[in-house]
Amino acid sequence: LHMLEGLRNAVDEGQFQLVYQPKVDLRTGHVFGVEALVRWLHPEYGLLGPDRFIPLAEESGIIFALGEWVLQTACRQNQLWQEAGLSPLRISVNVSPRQFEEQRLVQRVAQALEESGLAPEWLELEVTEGVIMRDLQQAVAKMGELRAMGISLSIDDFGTGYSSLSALKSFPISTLKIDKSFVRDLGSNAGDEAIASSIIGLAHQLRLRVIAEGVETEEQRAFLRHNGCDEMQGYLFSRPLAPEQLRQLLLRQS
Ligand code: G
Ligand code: G
Ligand code: MN
Ligand code: NA
Repeated sequence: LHMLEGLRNAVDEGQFQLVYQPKVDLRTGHVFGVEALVRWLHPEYGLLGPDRFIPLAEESGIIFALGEWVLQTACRQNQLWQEAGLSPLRISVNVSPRQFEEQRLVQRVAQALEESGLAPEWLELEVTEGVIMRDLQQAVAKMGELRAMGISLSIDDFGTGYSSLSALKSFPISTLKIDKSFVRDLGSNAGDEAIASSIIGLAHQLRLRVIAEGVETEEQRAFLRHNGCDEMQGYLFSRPLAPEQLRQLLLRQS
């Protein structure tokens, strides 16, 4: 209950922060995008990760205000980087189940783009399979509306949910994201290697790009690259960074 009260005020009190984790092209090593990840700087408990409060935000409906703040902040930050002269990046924002199902999602996205001045091609939403499969027809229609606005969509945590392969081909998405649980033991677990390489093959057959998350070791990177994975994200390249740290990293690359 205490957490819930704190959460209710946290948006207004400015207690949320976004950190940004680079996404890297596996062939060139070039940073082409970032994933925005929310943190709560709690007045008593310190810095909390999303696992500590997103479920509560979902249950309580606070996710709508929080999600709107995340969208606005991510779009504005991306536009600021562009205005500061960095090469344009695509920013990915996580959308949780209730957020995705909300009637006003499309409107909220349009508004965040308009208010920030960010061109839609530089925004991506990450949704999980479970969200989509709850009401397939409606989800496909909503994804179509978002696509029509010019933003990109990706399926997060792919392989842990239960999207049918036949449904997958009707999603207007551009990328599949291999869940980090399959990445962890690449190089030592033949089962995970089979799953990862199958997802890569599936994505390419469907003309999608594929990214691996949670890449921590050189061995994992080598496996992914050898098996044709397009992109990676993980501590091996970089942890999630504050805006200024990310700007410094990008300046070093250009
Ligand atoms: O940042 P971390 O790696 O701890 O994120 C854990 C989980 O929280 C991930 O599954 C991620 O999708 C989710 N998450 C992170 N930021 C956001 C956000 O801004 N909105 C929503 N809905 N989920 C987020
Ligand atoms: O939205 P999603 O579940 O994909 O969020 C990514 C999560 O993975 C975030 O909590 C992020 O902090 C975490 N993460 C990012 N890179 C790594 C990594 O290399 N290893 C591990 N274990 N977690 C990572
Ligand atoms: Mn994600
Ligand atoms: Na994920």
